[in-house]
Amino acid sequence: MDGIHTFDFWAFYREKLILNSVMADYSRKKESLNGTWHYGIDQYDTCLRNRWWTEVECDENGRALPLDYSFDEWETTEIPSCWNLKSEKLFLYEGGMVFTRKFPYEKHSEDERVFIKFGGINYKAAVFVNRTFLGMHEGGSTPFFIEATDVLKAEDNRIIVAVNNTRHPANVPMDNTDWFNYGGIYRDVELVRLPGSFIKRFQVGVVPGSDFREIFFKVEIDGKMSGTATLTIPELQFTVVIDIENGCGEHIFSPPTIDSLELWSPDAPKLYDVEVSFEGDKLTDRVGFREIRVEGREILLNGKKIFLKGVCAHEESVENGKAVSQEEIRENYALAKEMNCNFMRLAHYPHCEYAAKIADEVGMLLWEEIPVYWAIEFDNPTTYKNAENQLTELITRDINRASVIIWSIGNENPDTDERLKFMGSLADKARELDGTRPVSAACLVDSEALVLTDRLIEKIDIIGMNEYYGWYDPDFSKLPRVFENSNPEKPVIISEFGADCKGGFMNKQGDRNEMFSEEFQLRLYEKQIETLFAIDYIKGISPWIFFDFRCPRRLHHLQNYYNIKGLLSPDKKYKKLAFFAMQKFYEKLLITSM
Ligand code: GCB
Repeated sequence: MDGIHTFDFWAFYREKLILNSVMADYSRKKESLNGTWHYGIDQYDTCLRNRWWTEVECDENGRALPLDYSFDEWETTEIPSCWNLKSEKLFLYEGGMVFTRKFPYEKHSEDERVFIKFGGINYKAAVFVNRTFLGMHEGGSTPFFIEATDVLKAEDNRIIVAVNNTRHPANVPMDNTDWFNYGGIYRDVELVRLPGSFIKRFQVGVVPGSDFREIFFKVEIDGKMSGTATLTIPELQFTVVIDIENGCGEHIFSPPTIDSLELWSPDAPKLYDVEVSFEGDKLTDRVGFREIRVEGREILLNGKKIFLKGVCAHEESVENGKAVSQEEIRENYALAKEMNCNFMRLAHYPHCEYAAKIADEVGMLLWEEIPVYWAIEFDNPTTYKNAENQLTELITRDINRASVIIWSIGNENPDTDERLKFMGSLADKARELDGTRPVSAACLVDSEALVLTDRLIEKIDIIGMNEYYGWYDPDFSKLPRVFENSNPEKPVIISEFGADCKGGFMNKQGDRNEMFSEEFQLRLYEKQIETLFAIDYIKGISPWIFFDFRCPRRLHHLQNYYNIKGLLSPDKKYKKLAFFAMQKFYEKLLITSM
């Protein structure tokens, strides 16, 4: 085959890239495609170049062809998982990997449509079912749905997913990050059956500024373009019917029982069952009603000032890598609550959908972020499209989650014209998709002039500020100067500060100046707390970071390929001294969550 040696499947089929296919699916009946899959390490993308997925095993005269694969004899792995933890030889592997399995399918109704949902694959994926290429997806942290209705048969459906996690400067994130590049199908894979016409997405919430008296409802239908959709909130004894035109409908209303509406907050995370129906299709969800707003330098939750007592966290566990379990997410929130937190910054990319679902239940406010991290290719239109799509997929997925109060469009990006245009457009996009939540980004301080001057501040509602005075910049006295020199008109969240510290490494003489010791980290936290507490425009703090995490950039012998700025050890079993300092500080804060 001419050109096969240079053929780049990913570039050639770019028009088959799936852009925001995310649907509301919580109450859908789904069949799990998790479980045992075969996998082959495909360093040279040969599956894609040589079209293994077409499974042509004989020539036109029926003579057997030599094959370079034998799918069902390959080794097996459990999905979801990160391949890095499968074996030592795969630990540092970055590149192509082919996954395959077979599954049965029984049609339930004539007009049924069937989608395969992937919760998250890092970083890109091409999906084939029964010799047909269905599409590909880029971006390692958001879900995608791919229709398989026309290619399914009664049994032995072969699915092949070619995954590639090679880092690249044009990707989002780019090739250099301060976290580990796990690979794999690391979130659930599910078969979703839908009727011919179905509810694709909906949004319900309190109308901002309505004094909690009005509820809005928006719905999008796939299939039939007109008809009526119904929203019911049984506990409020309320039902409203709205018209659907061109597949969409939207309405604002005030239920007669609105006075009995209990607002959602971290201390009282009240959720209501919400039912949406359209022509025989029905979706339900558990939704909290609350309002989040910025007024001057204040952040208001349900109209009351709130201080975000937070901490940053990566999506990782020692046992499962990025494929964290729901139990692990619950454990993280329980530990954060033990530290008296009401807020968590989910850094630096969308965590799995259960993170927000569980936060809704347990009462934890969230900052959600896309991996526009450091100096990505701000002048590259393809990179922009990718970042915008990841933002769209995240917002679509979590639009009904009361816990999510901030969309963050990036972290520590250099203040260039290209970046301003790129991130300004992302801020506009976030507001277009969701006018109910503030937009933020973790900005950098001008380290020469010692002032918060990032031009992105104009485009965002809450200023995230990362600062490492006392660590990367050992001169701590600069921090108060930054605050003296800055006069922001918007609320500021200290989105990061911190210091590396090896859990259990205590200096024998109690020397608080020995770097990497618990005393050093504690001292830094004490100084930060004292300084930050005095600044009236700081409305939230999320130190870096809750627990130590894997990081290929950290080669000091005490780090041992971990970023050890955690308040907890990587397995979260050991609490460092600074954990208790934060715990005490948050307990004492006068302005608490409502
Ligand atoms: C930062 C980054 C974060 C790093 C951290 C560090 O500013 O936002 O991703 O891990 O510093 O430890 O250097």
